[in-house]
Amino acid sequence: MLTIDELAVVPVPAEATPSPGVHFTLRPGATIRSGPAFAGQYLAEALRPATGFPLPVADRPVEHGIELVLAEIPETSPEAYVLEIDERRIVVTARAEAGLFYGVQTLLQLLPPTVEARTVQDGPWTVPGGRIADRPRYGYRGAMLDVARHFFGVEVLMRFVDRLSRYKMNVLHLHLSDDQGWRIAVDAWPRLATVGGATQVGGGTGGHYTKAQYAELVRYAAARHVTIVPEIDMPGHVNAALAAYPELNDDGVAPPAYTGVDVGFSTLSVGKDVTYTFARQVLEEVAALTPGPYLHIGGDEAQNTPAADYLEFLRQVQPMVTALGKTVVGWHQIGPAAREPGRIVQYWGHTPEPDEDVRAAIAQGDRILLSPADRVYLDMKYTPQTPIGLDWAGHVSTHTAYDWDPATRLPGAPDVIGVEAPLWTETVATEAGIDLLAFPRLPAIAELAWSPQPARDWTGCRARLAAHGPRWTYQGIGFHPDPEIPWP
Ligand code: TNX
Repeated sequence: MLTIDELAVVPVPAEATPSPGVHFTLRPGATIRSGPAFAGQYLAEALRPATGFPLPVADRPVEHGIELVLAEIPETSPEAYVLEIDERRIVVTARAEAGLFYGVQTLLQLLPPTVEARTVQDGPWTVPGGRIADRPRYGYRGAMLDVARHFFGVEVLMRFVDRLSRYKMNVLHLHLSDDQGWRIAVDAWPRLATVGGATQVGGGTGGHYTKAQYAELVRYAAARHVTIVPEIDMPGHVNAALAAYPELNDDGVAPPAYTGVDVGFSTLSVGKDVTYTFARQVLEEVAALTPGPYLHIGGDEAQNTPAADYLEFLRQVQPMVTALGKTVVGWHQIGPAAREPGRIVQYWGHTPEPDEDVRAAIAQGDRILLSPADRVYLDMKYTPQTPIGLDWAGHVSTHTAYDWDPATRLPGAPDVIGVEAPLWTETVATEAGIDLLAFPRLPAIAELAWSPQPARDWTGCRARLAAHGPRWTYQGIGFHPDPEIPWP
């Protein structure tokens, strides 16, 4: 029988202390103690299908079962937790609900993989005894999904949130607008969604989220401690908006819808007042849908916006975000533009040398979010044989995605807030495609962002990932059988 520190928990916990010879076995009469925290119901619902046990949830001490307790622990992070397992009980303790939720994720991974099945399986449901004390390395651990190049319905996004939160990721950035589609309803500019949202790469009908659908997604994610970061990409990547509203174009003429995969050809008309009315009203409505702290304004690849106009556009638009009580996030090309308080610059370079735009951001004291394309772009192929994906930043194996240290990627950047793995969808039209590109790289990147650097190494990580393969199969996730991982 394996001990608690030999078990395949991803991300690997900060500290694990086994109790040799001690085991807990979940029996049919077990109960769950939880206050109103969502984690209690979540745990019960996760365990009932495979165990077939009733597992009632109530706020009283248990004789035999699992307790989720909000209380002071030595760790100060609201995401930290302590998990203690003896013969009689499993106790998760945390200061905040996020910590309880993450303790529950760890516990689920300590149970046999059959716990993921949605039909009753044979036990025993045994967990090795011991104590885990765990906390995140970075507060921002995210993924991005490009819903503009191909549209994905809200149910797909909810399942993606499930996948992220199981690996203790806490941000889903949605790339809501691009040349090929505008995906969020805006009341003041209704044609953005109805006209701008009506197609996608390769043609087809595209789609958009109503405000009600989007709000439902935000709530679903929040319950799982995932913050949605909406991105409205400006002043480039805007053909869908230009097609919907002729007045946003320099010449007042709307271009046709675009269904190809080129970048860098479209721009808002930076000299016109209406452009700023548009930006302000769109940002206002998106901010109103966003309880989280961040609004992403894009800013990448504006090759068709003259440099001076680009800076002028950001000079006017960044303060709009601050005025809405939100923090500006932008791709690292915004580096040279005057900074807003607390601004976050998302680095997506793919060469060892940082480019001058991100150096400008570092010099200004911006906070940095790391998305180096040669490491964490989930749309890069794993190998030349990967059936979908791109390769402009190289091929990104799971090992490549995992084996680097965020603290040293950008020399002289003191304020790295975390790591985000973008999944652009020029070549990805289905949920199966998302899963293939995200697994196993996404869990590996989650470990990179959560676990302390000394606690992680590729040999250990690939063994842990291997043990998750059967779990993904039970969950219906078709993953890339990366040959560097010793799958069972
Ligand atoms: C670059 S990364 C882009 C996207 C593409 C992506 C494809 C970034 C900020 N811009 O427009 O979809 O490459 O990998």
